[in-house]
Amino acid sequence: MKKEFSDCYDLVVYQIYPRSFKDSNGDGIGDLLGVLSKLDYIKELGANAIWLCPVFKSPQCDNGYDVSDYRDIDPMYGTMEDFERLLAAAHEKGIKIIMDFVANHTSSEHEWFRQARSSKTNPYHDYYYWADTPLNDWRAEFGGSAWEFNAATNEYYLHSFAVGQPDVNWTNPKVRDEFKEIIDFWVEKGVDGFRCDVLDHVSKDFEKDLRRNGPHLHEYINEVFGRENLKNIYTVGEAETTEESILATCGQDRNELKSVFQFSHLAVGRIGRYTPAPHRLDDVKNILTSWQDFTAKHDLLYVLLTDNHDRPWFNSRVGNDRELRYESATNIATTVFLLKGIPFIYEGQEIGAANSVFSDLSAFNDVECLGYYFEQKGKILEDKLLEEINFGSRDNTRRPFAWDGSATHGFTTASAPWLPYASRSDEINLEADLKGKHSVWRYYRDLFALRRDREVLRRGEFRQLFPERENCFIYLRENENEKILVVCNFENEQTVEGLPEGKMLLSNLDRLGGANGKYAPYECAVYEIWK
Ligand code: TEU
Ligand code: CA
Repeated sequence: MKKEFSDCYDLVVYQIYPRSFKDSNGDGIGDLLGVLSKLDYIKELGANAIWLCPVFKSPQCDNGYDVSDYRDIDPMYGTMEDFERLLAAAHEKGIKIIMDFVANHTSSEHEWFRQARSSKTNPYHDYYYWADTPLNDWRAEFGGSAWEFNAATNEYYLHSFAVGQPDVNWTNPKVRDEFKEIIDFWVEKGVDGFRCDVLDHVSKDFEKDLRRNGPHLHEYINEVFGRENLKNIYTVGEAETTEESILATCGQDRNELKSVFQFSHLAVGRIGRYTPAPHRLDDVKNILTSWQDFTAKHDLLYVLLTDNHDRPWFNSRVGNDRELRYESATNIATTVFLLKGIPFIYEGQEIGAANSVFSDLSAFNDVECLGYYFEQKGKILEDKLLEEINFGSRDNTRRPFAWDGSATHGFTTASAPWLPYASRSDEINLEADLKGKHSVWRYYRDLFALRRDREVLRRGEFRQLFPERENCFIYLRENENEKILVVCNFENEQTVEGLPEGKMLLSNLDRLGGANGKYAPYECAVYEIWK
């Protein structure tokens, strides 16, 4: 049976990092009622779904990716009633809610782990991975060994991420049942989808030294997500993204997930996390094109994104976030969000947010970048180390949303938010953006409106034109009735010739004349082609 993705193609997902979106009660931390107060904002922008990063009860050692109760809301974010109000209000406005599902690890404060660590005979002991001595030399993603000693049982437990995030033992069928029940709890509440955190980690193979993508991965995903009651639930996995794994998880013949994030193009412009690398937008284009072709060939649902809470701003790295910030931000939006797939826009992207520069370590919070900092301290010059974390810290995209140019940026009434505002928030905020002759926000709104109006931009096929031409991306979206041409010129001015002409639908620099002709740096335009 062919999978029905048709509804998925109408989605435009707005990702929210709840602590940094909008504070409703003046404690300096964003919360659920803050999100509720901005539903109209999200709707006006043109999104019709929200992915909420984890709001479950959590000690917050990794900002909620360490869950201590999957069936409760963290008091910092509000109550279950607040959540229900948000869900109902969102649905009333036609906005779906996608929850973050964190199942590779729990918090070390989760009741399962409290029990598990107490004795070897406790019924929950088997919910986690234990060993008398570390089974291998795996490093935790956030620094140090991945094995932590537990005195009560005289054993080590595995944590792929922070010490406070013990990995759950998915080989135990009880664990899988627990997660099914947790999913059903939220489905019964009415949520519309799940974004599955590091899902490929749930199957490991210690013998083969596999930290992820172990031999039972697909069996587990199928068991948990292939169930009948989840047929209409949208799922997107954070998992390995080789062609082979994506086919194995989302292929037409697989009963696992609807989609998986593809991150390859986000590696452009860097070596590892903290070192910039030479790059051109053509590199991004080539990766995107090959994935458009691959997903078309196998009838897979593709996810379109450039930003999320785990990466510094894409526009700061591969675009121009200084004198051509507007041009570059809107060009990237056009390059990516008119392709075939589901757009995922991350809070702040719609105002052209940019990386920060801080010279004091106290401006950082991210467990990952702090782990890196303390591992490198003394080995690298302090200035160089700060430069690296300014470039690579996940804090860049986690800073409070700047709604206006006031001292507290319309985010909170507290004098200080939980994490300092981005260092350029006086210049880059929603109010300032909307005042300008050109506005990144209005461009995004118009772009999403165009996607909504034109069936062909959602379901039509992708075809690249002039693939050999450098410093620009030219493509068509077409079906039997419609044909749309997208022209994105990249870094340098150039003249483009040989394109079909048509009626202009969208342009970031008030383009005069047709599709052919001279394009300014980062100028882009979209045309309806007469057939
Ligand atoms: O991220 C997992 C992931 O693969 C990375 O992007 C991660 O940020 C880390 O840098 C690996 O080097 C997910 C969440 O999105 C992230 O916020 C969590 O910290 C992580 O899982 C653990 O739950
Ligand atoms: Ca708050």
